[in-house]
Order: sequence, then C-alpha cells, then structure tokens
Amino acid sequence: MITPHTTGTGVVPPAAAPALTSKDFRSDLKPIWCPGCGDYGVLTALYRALAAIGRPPHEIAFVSGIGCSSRIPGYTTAYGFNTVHGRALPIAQGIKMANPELLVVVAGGDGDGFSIGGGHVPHAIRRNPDLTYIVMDNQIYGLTKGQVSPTSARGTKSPTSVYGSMEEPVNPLLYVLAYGAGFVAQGVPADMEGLTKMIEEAIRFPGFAFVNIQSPCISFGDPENQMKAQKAKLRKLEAEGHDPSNRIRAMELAQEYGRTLYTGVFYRNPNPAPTYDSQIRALQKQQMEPPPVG
Ligand SMILES: Cc1ncc(C[n+]2csc(CCOP(=O)(O)OP(=O)(O)O)c2C)c(N)n1
Ligand code: SF4
Repeated sequence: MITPHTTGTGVVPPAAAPALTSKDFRSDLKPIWCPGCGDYGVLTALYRALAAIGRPPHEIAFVSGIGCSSRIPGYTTAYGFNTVHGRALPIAQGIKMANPELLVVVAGGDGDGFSIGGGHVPHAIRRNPDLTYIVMDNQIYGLTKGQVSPTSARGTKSPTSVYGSMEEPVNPLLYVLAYGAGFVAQGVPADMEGLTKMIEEAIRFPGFAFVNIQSPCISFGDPENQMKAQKAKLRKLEAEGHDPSNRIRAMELAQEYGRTLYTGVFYRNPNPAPTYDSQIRALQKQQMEPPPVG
C-alpha cells in the first residue's frame, strides 16, 4: 500500500510522499483476457500514466460498462464501478458531481460506447465534466464472441453479418470532435510510450478528454488490425507536424479513421471551456454566501 500524501492528520508532509509506481495501481485480480489481447497493453499504459500523475489510488475512480475492456476497474487498486452495458458515462458524471475531487476515468469498448451507449456521448461532451473517456476500440463485440460492432469495417463477416457488414462504421474520432470534445487522441498498445503519454495528457486535461485506443481482439478481430500490423502502419501525428490546436485540421485527419492509422493528439483545445463540475461548485459557493444586508 502507498503512504497517503495528504496531511489530514498532519503526520505525513506532502514532501515525504513516496513516488508512485505501476505496482501501486495493480490489484490482486489477475486479468482473464485472452493471451495476446490488446487490452493488456492498455492496462499497462494506464498504470504507467497514473504513476506519472502521482494521485494515489484512493483519489481515483474507474467507471466502465460491460465488455472485455470494461473489466479494467477490477484490475486497479482505485475505486471501481463495473456498471451496466452502455451506461458508464452517466454514472461517471454522477460520481464526479458528487465528489469533484475524485479523478474519474471511464473505460469501455466500442460497442459499449458507440452502440448502446452512443446517445450519452454527445451529452457528456456538451456538459464538459472533467472526465477522461478511454475506448478500447477493437471493432468487434469481444465479450459476446465476435458480432459486428458500430466501428466494424464494411464487409466484416461475423455471426450477425454472415454476408459481410453492409453498414458504414461509426467514426469515433469525428463523432467526438463534431460534438466539441476538448481533447481527442488515438493510440495503439503497439506504441506503449506514445499511448502512456497521451493517456497522461488526457487525464491532465481540464475537461472531457477522449482517447480512442485501437486495441486488437486476438480472438475475433480483423487479422489486419493485430499488434504487428499496427506497428508497421501507424503514423504519428507529432512526426507529421500536426498542430493539435487546429480543430478543422484534426477533423480532416480524423476522416482517415479505418484507412490511415494516425496516432497521437488530434485536438487539444488551447482555451479549455469551464467544466461542468467547476460551474456547479461556483454555484454552490454563491448560494452558501449570506444574502447582502439591507
Ligand atoms: C443491456 C445489455 N445488452 C446487451 C448485453 C450483451 N453484451 C455484453 S458486452 C456486449 C458488447 C461487448 O462489446 P464491446 O462493448 O465493444 O466490448 P469488448 O468486449 O469488445 O471489449 C454486449 C452486446 C448486455 N450485457 N447488456
Ligand atoms: S475476446 Fe477479444 S477483446 Fe475479449 S479478451 Fe479475448 S482478445 Fe480480448
């Protein structure tokens, strides 16, 4: 266990707080993902990002829906709530409003976030709570054994699309950019360093931050999207000279979803909007002040 770094009792001054490592965030529960699943890499990147941020586990809450990827909360020592399929975002917003000091991270799959839960995404974005939303986008329903998901490519054959999917996939990057998310990034577990850095940046961003992680499903996913293939085809936005403050350019690049595997920060609002939680707090403070005399 870590030593608390707050001075509630005045016993441990902040300067004496030990640096956190990934181990401090790893729970005793052993992940049961298939060997080779991309979600292992996502979990490792998350541990590292949290260690770099330095907030102790009891100041963090993970909220997820249902799916293989939604098991994440159980694998951390932070507070965790494995909720209902597609409902992680509203529950996470409730948690953040009730306890604004908590660092809240939402995690789940592309099915959870863009199919059954797709209607919650725009509303979370327009409220702008200080949350980080991590989608492990494997372009398939993993937990229920390989049905098409909202991000499956056209032509994907599966038990629910035996002749190949006849629908255009949802583009998660364009979706959240269009609704005004302040921070939008995409990573892959094949680039652990880049992924860790962008998760850390997303968590530090004041407002709704979205990270789409193309996390391969080794059992039911497209063979073209497995780790080795990703490594060979990824293109880092930073190396391409992309300016992440340019939202229009970010939207142009986001249109390449499914064709070009861009990784890095697509968009970071240089003037972040006020968060929902900070506005609520300001209102509460105002209402607690005594009315003017006279
Ligand atoms: C209300 C409801 N509908 C359907 C399901 C069945 N179900 C569980 S997980 C899942 C989809 C999983 O896919 P995804 O969210 O992409 O996560 P992954 O398993 O790929 O990580 C479905 C349809 C459910 N648990 N609850
Ligand atoms: S079914 Fe796919 S997403 Fe689920 S644990 Fe296995 S590899 Fe990972």
